[in-house]
Amino acid sequence: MSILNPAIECMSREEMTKLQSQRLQSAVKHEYDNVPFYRKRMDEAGVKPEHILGIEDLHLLPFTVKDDLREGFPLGLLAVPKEQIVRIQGSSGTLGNPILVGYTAGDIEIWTEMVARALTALGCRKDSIVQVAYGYGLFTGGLGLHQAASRLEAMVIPMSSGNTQRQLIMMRELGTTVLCCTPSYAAFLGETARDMGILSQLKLKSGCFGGEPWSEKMRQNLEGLLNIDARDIYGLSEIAGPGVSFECEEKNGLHINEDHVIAEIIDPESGEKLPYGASGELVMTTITKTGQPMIRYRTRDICTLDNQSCSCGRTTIRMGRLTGRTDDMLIIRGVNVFPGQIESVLAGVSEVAPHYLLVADREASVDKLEVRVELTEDMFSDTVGQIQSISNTIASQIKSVVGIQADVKIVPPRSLPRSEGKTKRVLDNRRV
Ligand code: DLL
Repeated sequence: MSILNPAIECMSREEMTKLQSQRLQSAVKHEYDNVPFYRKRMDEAGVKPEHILGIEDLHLLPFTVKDDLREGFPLGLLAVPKEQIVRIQGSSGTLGNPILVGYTAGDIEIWTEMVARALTALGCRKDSIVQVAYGYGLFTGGLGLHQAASRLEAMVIPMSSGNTQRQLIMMRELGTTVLCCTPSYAAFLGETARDMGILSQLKLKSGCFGGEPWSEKMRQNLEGLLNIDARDIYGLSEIAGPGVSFECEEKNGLHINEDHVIAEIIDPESGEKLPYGASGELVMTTITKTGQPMIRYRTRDICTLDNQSCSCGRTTIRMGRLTGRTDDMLIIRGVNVFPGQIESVLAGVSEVAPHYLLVADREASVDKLEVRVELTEDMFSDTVGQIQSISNTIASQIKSVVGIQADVKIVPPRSLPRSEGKTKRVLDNRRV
């Protein structure tokens, strides 16, 4: 149980509802008074802060979507003066600009606590040695786990992702006990350790894995390979980063930090709220964040919510593993990739036709993205050298816009599948 404030995680439903209702009321007032975007949206919906008396009134509030953040780039949705923002984090947006999120000092505190609960649940304590192999930077994984492990006064090794062999040497020499990274990177680390013959010298006890979808089968593989207890952690930059929810020892759903966020499941088509147990789109409302709060943010993640009691003693509701998304976002080595971003790169290259297919694969636990692009008819007769140079140009532009290395494969004109309806731009061959 959390050493931070166990009482919060074990409140009765009545107490939690009361707390959430109070916090929602004041959050909505803060947002209406300070964010022109929310004021306009609420006015259009005919709802005023005084109409929101408790969580039963949540459905009256309008949704917020990723495009609202994109349109407000860089920081259009701030609810405090910029001077109060102490940190910027972010993730890729659907097109062009990243999604940026500003945190006040208080928001960082809250986020730290949310992740610290997740680490505490998996046994992280003062004497733990925590290797953070999530990327540091705008991505929330690195700093999110780092600040929480520091809060617990554990020893933190801020390795960031990559440099796999060095990563493993540090893990062995320093006796890392808690590994934090994406599940696919954990598998890659394990396989590389095995190849290096040092697997049995590692002292790992647990792993805090998230940022991308993974399965029970993958959990079993990781637990067997690394001899650890592997736990899931979920989050998204728009809401806080990692720590929105996390698994306890029961590994039966992810407990939501409900004193900071309210979760709903909606029918993605109608927007209607769905009951516990039904699968739909997860919608999140922040109730304690002040810098860049979110009202009914549509995560596009598909899952269920469960309000049954959990034998760990926590009373917070749990979300099931994500089963998909309502958009075509791919997560490649922890980086969110939208087909629209690739399309915008291709649109700037005159030699290619507007037809492409993104193929995601996983080889030796590493995600690969192949971008198949058709050349225009007249270009295709050109020399191999020219075609190679076009594909290099596209790959380097994808690297600079999206932040990932993709294999660009030029294919003959009219060879990619055509469709009369929605063209399928994504083929995800990974078995998570
Ligand atoms: O991925 C935050 C994070 C970092 C969570 C480290 C956990 C660990 P974004 O880059 O904004 O933030 O991407 C958010 O990633 O909407 C999901 O689609 C996906 N995602 C995050 N965690 C999980 C998970 C971080 N445990 C998007 N399982 C989310 C499945 C996940 N998908």
